[in-house]
Amino acid sequence: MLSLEDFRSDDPIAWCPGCGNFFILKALKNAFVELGKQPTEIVIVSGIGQAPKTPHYLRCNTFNGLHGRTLPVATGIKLSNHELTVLAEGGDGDGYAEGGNHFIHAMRKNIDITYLVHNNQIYGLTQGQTSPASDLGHVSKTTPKGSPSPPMNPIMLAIASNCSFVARGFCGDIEHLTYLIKEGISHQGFAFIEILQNCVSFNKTNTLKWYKDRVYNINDEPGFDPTNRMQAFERAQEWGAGIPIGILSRTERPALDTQVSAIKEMPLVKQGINPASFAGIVESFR
Ligand SMILES: Cc1ncc(C[n+]2csc(CCOP(=O)(O)OP(=O)(O)O)c2C)c(N)n1
Ligand SMILES: [Mg+2]
Repeated sequence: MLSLEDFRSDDPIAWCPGCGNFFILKALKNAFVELGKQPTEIVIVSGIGQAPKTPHYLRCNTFNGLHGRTLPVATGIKLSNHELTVLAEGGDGDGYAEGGNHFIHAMRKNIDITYLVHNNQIYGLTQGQTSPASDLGHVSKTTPKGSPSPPMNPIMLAIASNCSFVARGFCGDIEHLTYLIKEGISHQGFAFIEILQNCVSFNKTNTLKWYKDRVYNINDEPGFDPTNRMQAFERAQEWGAGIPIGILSRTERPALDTQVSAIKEMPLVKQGINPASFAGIVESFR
């Protein structure tokens, strides 16, 4: 029987007390335990930021790479060994700005990865600059007179990019977030989970209470159907007195790793290399 202890890492945690990342870390551990995933079966890829420190505080396989480049690395790992459970994790800056292009194409290709974006609406690690998720008028060192640009809507972008699983969680509701992460991991294909996360040091507007007062579970609404894309599109635009969390859009279509003929029989890492064919490839470059 697995327990939370099996996922405990000895790295000292460098987040501020009260940071929403603590709750997200707990939800991740819960999900792994409840799904019965062994630490050796899991790989979490992250980049640079406060959110990408999360895998350091977990005992499992991890790869910490460049800012904004989590998804290409996670894709490579998944296609090399599709028997692994692959997750990618990062912040709103990492995922929506530096890594924005990878985000769109990973969703479109439906690579079987669970992607968690901790959205604190700022660049946290580098001390609070305006990010693509910051509000219009947001004041920070990079926009001292207020951000002149409206925030992007990642949920709408995900639906438009044919993402097969689009969800939004809230760090202040660990039980619900655990459920979403479990659903995302079990989903065959790209699962995007945006997590609303408070930053106690640099975002004094979107506090834990600010979110608590607004979030509601869209899946509790009898009329809402996540397989209806038009309905999902409409609800994805809600951001104000009510902010929907839950599974906003879900469709079934084959994941990329089930479509690549070279890995249909067995994962690439289990296939032997034929030195003769390798020599032929090298020769062709002369
Ligand atoms: C290519 C590149 N651009 C910028 C940076 C500097 N940088 C590192 S972390 C970071 C901000 C991270 O913000 P976010 O992704 O939202 O994560 P958070 O810290 O808020 O969790 C920036 C700008 C970098 N390391 N590499
Ligand atoms: Mg951020």
